Amino acid sequence: MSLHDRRLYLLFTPTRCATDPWDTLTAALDGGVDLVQWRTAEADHVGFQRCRTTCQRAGVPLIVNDDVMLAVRGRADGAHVGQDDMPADAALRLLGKRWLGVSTHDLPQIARAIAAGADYVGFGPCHPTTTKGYTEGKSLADVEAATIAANSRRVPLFAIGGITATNLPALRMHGVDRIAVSNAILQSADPRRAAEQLRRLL
Ligand code: 3NM
Repeated sequence: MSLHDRRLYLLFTPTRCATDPWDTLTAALDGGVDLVQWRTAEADHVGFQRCRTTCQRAGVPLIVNDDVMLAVRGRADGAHVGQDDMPADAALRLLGKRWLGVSTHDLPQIARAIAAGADYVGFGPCHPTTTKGYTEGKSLADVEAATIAANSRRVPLFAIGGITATNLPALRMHGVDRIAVSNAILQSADPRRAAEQLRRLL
């Protein structure tokens, strides 16, 4: 299972779902989500196991946000860290062959994450988003420069932050071919359709 094939990454936070979280996750997977991140503020081991089983059944890899040890102990496919979380090199030592993703917000952070051995990077916020309290998005020129930097090193870049079916076409015109979303799917009344629509636009 290659990370390079993944295009539509869902940040799955059960408490952010508009409808039943497990129906939402299943519908999103049916709609074409091909990478999932377990993302919760509080530890929820029962929820994590259920998420892992659901992703496994769908043949979709699961990444754990922030909690590198949960990724290892819970036998997830990888972990994701932000700039203020565990440093990438320390996370990679714990993860072994599992994937590491790193959140980045500018070109030096992309270069550092890749030099440290990140398997993919997130880059954003592309647009304002309540999910993380960003009130301003990057310019399209910044997003394009980030995609060029990651492509030149053959590291997948997932654009992130306030991405919707409405604003995705402009990002596509600026080199974005992979996205990570939360609200656009979790807050939809029809998560399967929302995922299908994003997938089509990609
Ligand atoms: N990280 P939504 S933006 C978790 O820019 C996260 O690093 C971001 O959720 C970054 O699709 C973001 O609901 C929120 O905006 C993504």
